[in-house]
Amino acid sequence: MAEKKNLFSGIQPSGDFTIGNYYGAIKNWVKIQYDYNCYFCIVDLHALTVPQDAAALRRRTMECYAMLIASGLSLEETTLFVQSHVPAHSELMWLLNCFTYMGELSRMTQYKDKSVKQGENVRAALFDYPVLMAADILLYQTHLVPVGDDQKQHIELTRDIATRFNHLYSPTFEIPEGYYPKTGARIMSLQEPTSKMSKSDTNENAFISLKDAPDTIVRKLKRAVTDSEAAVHYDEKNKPGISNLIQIYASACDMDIENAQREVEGLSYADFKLRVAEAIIENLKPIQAEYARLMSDKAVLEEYMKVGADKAERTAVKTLRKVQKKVGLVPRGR
Ligand code: ATP
Ligand code: LTN
Repeated sequence: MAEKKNLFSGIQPSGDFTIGNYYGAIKNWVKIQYDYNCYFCIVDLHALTVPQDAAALRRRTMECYAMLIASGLSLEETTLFVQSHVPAHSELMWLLNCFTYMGELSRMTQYKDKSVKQGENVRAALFDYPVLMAADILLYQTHLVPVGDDQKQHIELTRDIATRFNHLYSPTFEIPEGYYPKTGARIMSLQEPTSKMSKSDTNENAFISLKDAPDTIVRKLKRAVTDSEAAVHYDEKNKPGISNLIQIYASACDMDIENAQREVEGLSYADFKLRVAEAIIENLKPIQAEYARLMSDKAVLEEYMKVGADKAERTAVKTLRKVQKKVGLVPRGR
């Protein structure tokens, strides 16, 4: 049997996971976990590129880790770990910084978008964010990186850095490819349906968290922005709110948009919203039960994290040592 390809993806503990993260990424990870040699990483160091409350970041890192397991990622099949637990990520990042150009980083659109929101004091780490991401990916000789379209530019940069290094020295890194699942839904904000649902949104009504109780989900859907036409049909341009709810319904029921629309057309907006809420609640019920079970024993969760970090580190260190040697660092004696 051919060896499985390596796959890496990361997710920031910058807020509670939303149904956008779930339908757009996590659900797909669960599906593909048996087909590849998968590494899934809670990227806590990336979350620090914008201000974070220390206690909240600590709590959310534990919660996000538990939520990935509760969503169906297997600890046996995948390597599930926290970025800061494997120091090789920061170490390789420094070395890659020595092979990355300012011009390349200043072209990144995510940096331009995120830095505007930070006002006067933009952290240097926000500018350097893509180099840490490149280190994440390259440490594991990754073939495939499942991410949303918004990360395409970062994947291209990773490929450029890896190719440059391989040419300057000798083949060291696998050149990774972005993996953009066609079925991956893009879920929009419930309050501003023309922008993406985001876990770090300051308006709690804009997203549905995987932790939300059924009555909260119903309430948030009731408040979801729609239009005055009172007809449930898919039209992204003129009816972004309703189209987003149809998309959510389709994702929750594992249907395509056409079939989802057929099921709900003719309903009043109020009934339609209730139907969407019920479908989400049904999806989240088993996940929330498993999440509660996992969170009831932090010591076990910490043990899982340690096993994941040890497993990741064994691979990561091999790549890091090669790079250190090639660039001319003297090995530390044993
Ligand atoms: P933040 O608010 O901190 O920017 P985010 O909610 O946008 O976070 P990320 O951590 O940037 O999420 O992304 C994690 C994964 O979830 C990525 O693969 C991304 O493509 C996916 N994702 C995030 N938001 C959505 C969404 N609204 N719809 C579909 N997929 C999403
Ligand atoms: N930048 C990504 C998160 C991320 C990532 C990674 C994704 C950090 N490191 C490595 C894939 C591979 C995001 O914001 N979605």
